[in-house]
Amino acid sequence: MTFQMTPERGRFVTFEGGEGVGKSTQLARLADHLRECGFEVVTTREPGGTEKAEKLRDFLLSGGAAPLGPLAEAALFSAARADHVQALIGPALKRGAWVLCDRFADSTRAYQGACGGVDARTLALLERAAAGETRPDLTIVLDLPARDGLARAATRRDGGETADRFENEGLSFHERLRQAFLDIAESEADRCCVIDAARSVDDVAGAIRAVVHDRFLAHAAQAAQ
Ligand code: Z5A
Repeated sequence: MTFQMTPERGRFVTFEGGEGVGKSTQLARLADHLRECGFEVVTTREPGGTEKAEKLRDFLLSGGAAPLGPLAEAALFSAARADHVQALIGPALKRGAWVLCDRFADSTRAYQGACGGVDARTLALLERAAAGETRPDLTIVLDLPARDGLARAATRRDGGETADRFENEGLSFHERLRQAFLDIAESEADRCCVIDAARSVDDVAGAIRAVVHDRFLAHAAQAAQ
């Protein structure tokens, strides 16, 4: 089925959660589905998404900024976000595309805030400076026990990837992280939707599709009839 939607502004959907919960897998599945529905879809990630932000990603994930502490890391993630929003996300939304982003500002709140101790007010100022009015319309929080996510990430590394700065943190860090994402979802329930990621890839993809249709496409389908 293809949908007619007035492309005043596209839709901005972010995927959040701990390590190995399946964000990249599910983002790709939703992108395929939306393209089949006839939409322009831009897929991207944080940190990264533009040439300059990808350079900051290499520095951050190699642990280069870790000795400077969580506040400096938050500032650098935000600097990458500012370029990403200005050069890629903003223009795509403006022309009516769907933007699917693997992590966004909630990751700064969870990693550098809840787990790194940077206070919420400082993070809110950084978020505002980096993203301005660009906020996700929907955030999918994939939820999985930390131990299971780390095991999945380790399986993927068997394919040759190395662990990054945060994957090397201990289990208790990852458990706090899981709770931090659940807390964000609870405090912004209109924007966030928690999905049980312990199920099969197909089942999780189906649950995400159902949320997206319910929130955005049910109206468009009715209008097109
Ligand atoms: N970070 C931060 O600190 N502050 C910030 O502001 C931002 C980010 C924006 C980015 O790393 C790091 O930056 C991240 C937070 C920090 N911390 N780390 N590490 P990244 O983007 O390289 O990594 P990630 O975001 O943590 O994602 P990931 O580890 O790549 O996992 P994922 O995308 O959630 O999962 P996946 O790659 O789709 O799946 C993992 C494996 O599980 C893979 O082999 C799949 O085939 C498998 N999989 C997926 N789904 C399933 C199901 N349902 N069942 C079984 N197996 C599955």
